[in-house]
Amino acid sequence: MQKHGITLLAVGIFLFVWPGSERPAFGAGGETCPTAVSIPSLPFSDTGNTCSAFNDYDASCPYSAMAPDVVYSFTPSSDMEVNISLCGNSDYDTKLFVYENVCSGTAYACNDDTCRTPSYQFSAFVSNLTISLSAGNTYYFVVDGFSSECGSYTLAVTDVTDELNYTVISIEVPIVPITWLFSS
Ligand SMILES: [Ca+2]
Ligand SMILES: [Ca+2]
Repeated sequence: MQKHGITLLAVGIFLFVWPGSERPAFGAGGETCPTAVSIPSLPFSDTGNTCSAFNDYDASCPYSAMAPDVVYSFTPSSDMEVNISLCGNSDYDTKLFVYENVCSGTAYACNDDTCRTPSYQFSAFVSNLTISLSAGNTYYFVVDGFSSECGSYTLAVTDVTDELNYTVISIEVPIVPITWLFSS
C-alpha cells in the first residue's frame, strides 16, 4: 500500500510541474529572438494571438510593460525603408518595437499608439513604425502590448523605400486659348 502511495505522489508532482516547464504553442510569431519566425521576403503578413505567449521583452516608449510578446526576424539584402504595421485589424492595445542584431539594451525603434482598427475602435492605441534597415543586419520585430494587454494581431511588413524616395512634383501648365495661338 505504501508503494502505491509513493507512485501516486510521484505522478501528482509530475502533472503539477510539467505544464509550467513547457512553453505553450500559440500558432504565430516566435516566442523569443532565437526562435523568431523568419520573414523570407517583403511584403509579408501574418496573424496571431499573444495571449498564450510569455513576456520575454519590453521597450519603453514611453511606458514599460509586462505584456506577453511574440517575435519575427528579418535580414534585408539591401538598405531599405520598411513599414511595420499592426493597424490592419489588431484587437487590443498593442506595442511594437524593433531590436537590431541583439535583443537587449535599447530598442532600435518603438511605437505604442498610432491607429485605430476595425476591431479596436476605442482609441488610436494600435502600433505602426516606418524605419530604415541596413543590409545584412538582422532585425527582430517584437509584437507586444501596453501594460499587460494581449490579443489578436495582424502584422504587415512592406518595403516603402520607393514611396519615401520619390516626391511628387506638380507643374502648373498655363492654359492658352487656342484662338490666341492662331491669331496674327
Ligand atoms: Ca513584453
Ligand atoms: Ca498601444
